[in-house]
Amino acid sequence: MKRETEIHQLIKAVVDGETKSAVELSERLLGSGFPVEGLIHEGLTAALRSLDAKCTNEEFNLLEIMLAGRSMMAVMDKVAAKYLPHSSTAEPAPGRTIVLGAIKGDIHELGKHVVKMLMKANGFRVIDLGKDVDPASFVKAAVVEGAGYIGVSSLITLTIPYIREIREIREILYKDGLPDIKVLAGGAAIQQARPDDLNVDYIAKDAFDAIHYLNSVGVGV
Ligand code: B12
Repeated sequence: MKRETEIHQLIKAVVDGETKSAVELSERLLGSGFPVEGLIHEGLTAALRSLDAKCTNEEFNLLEIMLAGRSMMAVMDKVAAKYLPHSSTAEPAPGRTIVLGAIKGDIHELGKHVVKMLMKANGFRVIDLGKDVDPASFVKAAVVEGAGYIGVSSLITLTIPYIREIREIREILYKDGLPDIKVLAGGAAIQQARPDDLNVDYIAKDAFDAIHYLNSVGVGV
């Protein structure tokens, strides 16, 4: 069967919340050499984003989106995980810790879950603060955990001001001689922004781009 058809079937299975067939199709694709990056972008992410129109302030089909999200998570955990790199680092070096969370006002977690899996696969210790996280909590957790990075997810445009606050809070703490903590942002709401607009060090277009960024600043694998 042609790859395009298989991807199309996978998208449909995820959108329909057909977890069993989404898992089987993904096994088949990855087993035949299709890259895991392609599966995540062209299959899973595309499936969820196709529900865009069903998730607005006016129209909100919660059940359908939740079922699709559950199928996507199942594919990530049961299939994609086996094809991600296996970190050889039992105990990540200091600085190779990232504090991750969805910013205050945002409850979207699927993309953050993908980021978390990829970071772990690349030898990072990930402290996941969950969703709807206050800007100060990111900074406090990073300091307590000795993290080199804060990763903030934002899919809701209204949450952008809270992202800016992270560095402002960090800069207040900085004055006490605390170490540098880079802020990395990702998510649909901020793709048109520039790092300066958000007061962050980098805006990742997806989870793989985040790993490339970390490699470029010298802490990836
Ligand atoms: C699924 C979904 C939901 C689910 C979330 C389930 C869950 N457990 O996460 C549910 C149903 C709960 C939901 C709720 C709402 N949603 Co919604 N949702 C979506 C939808 C359809 C898909 C998002 C998704 O999961 N994509 C798949 C993942 C894999 O992709 P991703 O998130 O982009 O993540 C990738 C990258 O962006 C990046 N990334 C993401 N985070 C991070 C973080 C870091 C550090 C890094 C490096 C990278 C990174 O890496 C990921 C993997 O490559 C989007 C549509 C869209 N176009 O995105 C709307 C969307 C985000 N939702 C929207 C809205 C309006 C809502 C609601 C307000 C609706 C309502 N009427 O109540 C609520 C409440 C939101 C709130 N307060 O947070 C709007 C936001 C509009 C805006 N710009 O402000 C969107 C854009 C839909 C639309 N067209 O209007 N939603």
